[in-house]
Amino acid sequence: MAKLTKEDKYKLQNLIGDGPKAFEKLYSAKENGCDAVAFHKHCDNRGATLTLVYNSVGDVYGGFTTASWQSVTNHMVYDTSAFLCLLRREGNTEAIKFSIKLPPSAIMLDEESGPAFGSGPDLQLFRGKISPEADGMFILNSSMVPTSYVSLPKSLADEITGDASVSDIMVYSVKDASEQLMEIPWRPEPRFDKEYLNDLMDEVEGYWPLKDMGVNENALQNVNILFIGPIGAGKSSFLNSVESVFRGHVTMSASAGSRTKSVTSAYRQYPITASDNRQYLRFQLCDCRGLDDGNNITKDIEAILEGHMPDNYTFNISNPLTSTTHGFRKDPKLKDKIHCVVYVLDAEKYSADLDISFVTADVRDQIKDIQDMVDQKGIPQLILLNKVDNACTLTKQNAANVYKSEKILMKCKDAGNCLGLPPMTVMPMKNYYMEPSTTDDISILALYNIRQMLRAADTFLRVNHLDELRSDKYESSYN
Ligand SMILES: Nc1nc2c(ncn2[C@@H]2O[C@H](COP(=O)(O)OP(=O)(O)O)[C@@H](O)[C@H]2O)c(=O)[nH]1
Ligand SMILES: [Mg+2]
Repeated sequence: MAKLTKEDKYKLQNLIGDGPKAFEKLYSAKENGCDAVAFHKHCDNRGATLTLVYNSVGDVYGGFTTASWQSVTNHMVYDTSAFLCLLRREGNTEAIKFSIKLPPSAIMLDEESGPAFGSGPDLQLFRGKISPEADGMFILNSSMVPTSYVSLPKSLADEITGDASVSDIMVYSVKDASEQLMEIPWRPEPRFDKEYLNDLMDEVEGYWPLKDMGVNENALQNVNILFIGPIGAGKSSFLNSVESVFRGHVTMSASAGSRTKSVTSAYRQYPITASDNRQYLRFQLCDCRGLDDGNNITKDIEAILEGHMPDNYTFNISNPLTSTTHGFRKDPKLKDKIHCVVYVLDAEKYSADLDISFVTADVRDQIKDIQDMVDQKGIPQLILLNKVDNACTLTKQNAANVYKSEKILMKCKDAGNCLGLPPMTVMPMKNYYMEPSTTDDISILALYNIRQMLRAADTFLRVNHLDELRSDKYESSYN
């Protein structure tokens, strides 16, 4: 059986384009028989494929199509991505690509034919069945009449130096390599099982600020996590996801939607009730107006960070909150301030290939100003990368695949780069947005991400407020 070398793969990836590819052998004439029936049995309905022929003088040539092979009678199929190629030739390392000229006749489907490209046919390898010669070679009854593929200036037929005698014909399925799951997750945690879910639930429900540092349970009522991001990135949806975990069913407390104007026009601090409905958890999720072009709310965000903005305050773009605004909290306590900032981005918005960013240039500038402010105050910053289901079909099928998806790993790195934060600060997330009821996988993601935020908030408190929170003299936030 003929083998694809590393160099072959590299050349083929370049010819096909659009990132790394995985080649999986579907058919070999030597192993399965040089027979149209055997070819169709192994290759029909498999999506994109690459066919390669190995001839007696060392030429390796063939064709690529994204259309599936099928057992029908004489039917032409449209494909703009199809091409023929001469991959190797004795003493020549450059691959030659013959692009499609007439996409409507890219490949020809026929149950009595092996792989066939173009209406010439430009490259039809064999019809019916061909038995091997004594030396194992197949003498093909090929047809090569350049018609549907470009000849530049020579056609594939002109380039091939050997006769019709070939050692093998291989067909590979071609898949996007980044759509394959990694064997070892790129982050060791979380695990996606019931036990892990229960542990996370206990830890988040049992949390109080700096518990691990021996700080008294009543020293600080709660930490505050502020969510900042462009309109529609899924801030409200994440808050709803977290609330849903503790309610045990999907809820919509924070209004979410895809209207272009921010649905969230008021500043809201959401406390979360424990699953037994008895007490509030010791953190609040703070939802603010979404960022959009031309509406800078950086000043208001500063007021939020410092604890001056009251719950339910309606943003007024032309008049930021000042000390004279009604409701302005003049003497904010530690429990009113922000202890962790989470930038919320939409994974779907980004495309490295099309050079589309997660945010517009204007929103990027606004976030930069906000980041400077947050940096100065030493508040930890994380990124919540929402809608990862739209960025990776395997994660869409099963949220537990998120940490095994190379595509999502790349997105997380890109999201970190976009805001100048390290990749470990990026938390991929799929929200409850169309699920009728809660599922363990999404709940694990929500809780795991919340725990990251609580740990970040604790780090901030440890560095800046530990002595004061430990001190007996500390005026409890409950007063
Ligand atoms: N596919 C998908 N859609 C989501 C996800 N999270 C939110 N959405 C959708 O994104 C849209 C905007 O969400 P929303 O929470 O209102 O964004 P906000 O403006 O940042 O508060 C809504 O239509 C949601 O249903 C997610 O994880 N996956
Ligand atoms: Mg919202």
